[in-house]
Amino acid sequence: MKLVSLGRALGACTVLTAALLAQTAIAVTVKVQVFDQDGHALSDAAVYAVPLNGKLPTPHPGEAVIDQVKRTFVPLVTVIQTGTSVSFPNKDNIEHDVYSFSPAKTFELDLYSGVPSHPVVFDKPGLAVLGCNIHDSMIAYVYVVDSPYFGKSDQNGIARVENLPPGNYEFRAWHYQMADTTTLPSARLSTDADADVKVTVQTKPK
Ligand SMILES: [Cu+2]
Repeated sequence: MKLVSLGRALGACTVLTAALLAQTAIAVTVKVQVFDQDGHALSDAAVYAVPLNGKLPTPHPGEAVIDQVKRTFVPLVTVIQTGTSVSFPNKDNIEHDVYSFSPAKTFELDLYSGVPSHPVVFDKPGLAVLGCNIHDSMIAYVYVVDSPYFGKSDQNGIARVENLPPGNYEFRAWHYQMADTTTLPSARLSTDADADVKVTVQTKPK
C-alpha cells in the first residue's frame, strides 16, 4: 500500500517537473540597455514589453514596498503591474504624510509612524509621483504598466525583462528625467531566444 502511494507521488512529481522544465525552456529573457542622448547608461529607467499581437496573460499583480528612510523614499523608482498593492513602511522616528496627486493614483496616507494598516492598490496604468506633505524634498516615482513583462535599469543601464514567451514585442522605456513623455522611446524585437536591445532616452537638459 505504502509503495503504491509512493509511486503515485513520484509520478505526480515527475509530471510537475516536466511541466516546469517545459515552461523554463520556452521563456526568454531580454536585456534592455537604456542610454541617454549622450550615450551614458541610465539607471532607474522603467522598461516594459508589449506583445504586438495585443495579447497579455491574465494579470497576477503582486506586492511592493516603498520605505521611507532618512527622509528619503527607497527606492526612488518602482515599476509594477496594474493592480499591485504597495505598502509604505516608515523607518524613521518622525512622522511622514505620503501622497500622490497624479491621475494614475491619487491618495494620501495621513501622518503616520511605522507601517500603515492598508497598502495602496495602484489600479490604473501610468505614472504616480509621490511626495510627503511634511518634507518637500521627498519624491518617488511609481510607474504602473499593464504588461507583466517589465524591469528597471541598474547602474549599467540594463533592465532584465524575464519570462517572455517567444514572440514579437515592443520594448518601451520611461525615465523620470525624460524631456517628453508623450511618445516613449521603443525598440521592436521578434525573439525565440535570449536577446539584447538598446533604447535611447532624451533627458531634460541639466
Ligand atoms: Cu516626510
